[in-house]
Amino acid sequence: MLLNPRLLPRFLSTSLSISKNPRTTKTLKSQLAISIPPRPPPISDDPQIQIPLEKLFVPPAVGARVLRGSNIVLGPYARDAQVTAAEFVKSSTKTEECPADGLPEFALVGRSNVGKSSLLNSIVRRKKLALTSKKPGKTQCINHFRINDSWYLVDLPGYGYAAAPHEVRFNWDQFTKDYFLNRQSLVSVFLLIDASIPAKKIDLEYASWLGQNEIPMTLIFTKCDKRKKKKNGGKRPEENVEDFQNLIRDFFQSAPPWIMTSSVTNQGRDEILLHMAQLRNYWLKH
Ligand SMILES: Nc1nc2c(ncn2[C@@H]2O[C@H](COP(=O)(O)OP(=O)(O)OP(=O)(O)O)[C@@H](O)[C@H]2O)c(=O)[nH]1
Ligand SMILES: [Mg+2]
Repeated sequence: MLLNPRLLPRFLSTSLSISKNPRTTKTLKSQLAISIPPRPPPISDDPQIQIPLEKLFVPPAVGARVLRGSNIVLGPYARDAQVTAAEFVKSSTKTEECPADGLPEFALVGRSNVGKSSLLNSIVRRKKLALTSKKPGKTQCINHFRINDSWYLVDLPGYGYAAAPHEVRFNWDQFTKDYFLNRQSLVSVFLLIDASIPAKKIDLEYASWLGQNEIPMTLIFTKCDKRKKKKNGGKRPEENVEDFQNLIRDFFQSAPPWIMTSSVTNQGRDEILLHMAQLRNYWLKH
């Protein structure tokens, strides 16, 4: 760690400072019956965390406001948040094949069908820039979209698609995890969680994996427009969001940044853009 996590501002320090307390981890593990994966071996001789940690947080401003439907504090770096241009650049299946221009990027990851491609389209205000489908498993590569010629949104394949052949799932898992560990220009991962259904074990495992590997993360709760309790496991999105946070609480010293969204109503779109803008501007400056 390059920084003392206690010195980090609360709203972002969380993504960098997972609890390493073995007791806490063990208790949580037994409570949730989830397997916390061991830290993977280094993929190369380089350190796994390529981005200096001081680039990954934004100091909160005096009198800053908290963005609606989130715990994200708006600070002085939240400029140039509008999207004026968006274009598909390339699909890659290896980290080395990704664009080499060093522009800052944000990766959207989450279970298959959680709404990654739909969220990307909502953010850029285009219906079909990223391909979406009712059928899980639509996105199969690392897809780079350049925004305003100055940063990237990255659409990734979903995890947990049971119908995909084992080798395909294993391969996706390998290349997306390699990308997280080795992509130097990755400012933050946006982990999408479906807020219309109760928490899934695989999402908790993914949050844990990102935390253990000190990969900066924001939780994006999707499908917050789906409000029919009966149809969706008995709880409203707000309740599922709260439950998820309670389940991951012990993984982190304090709550990771989170935000509620819908690609149908565009809830959270402007707020995500502000969040990305301040992360990006701070990252560029330091
Ligand atoms: N009601 C509702 N439906 C959504 C929302 N976001 C996505 N969907 C629907 O969920 C389905 C999957 O959306 P995608 O955006 O393709 O999901 P994905 O995560 O990219 O899926 P993969 O590429 O297969 O991993 C589609 O039928 C979308 O219309 C949302 O915010 N609200
Ligand atoms: Mg997709």
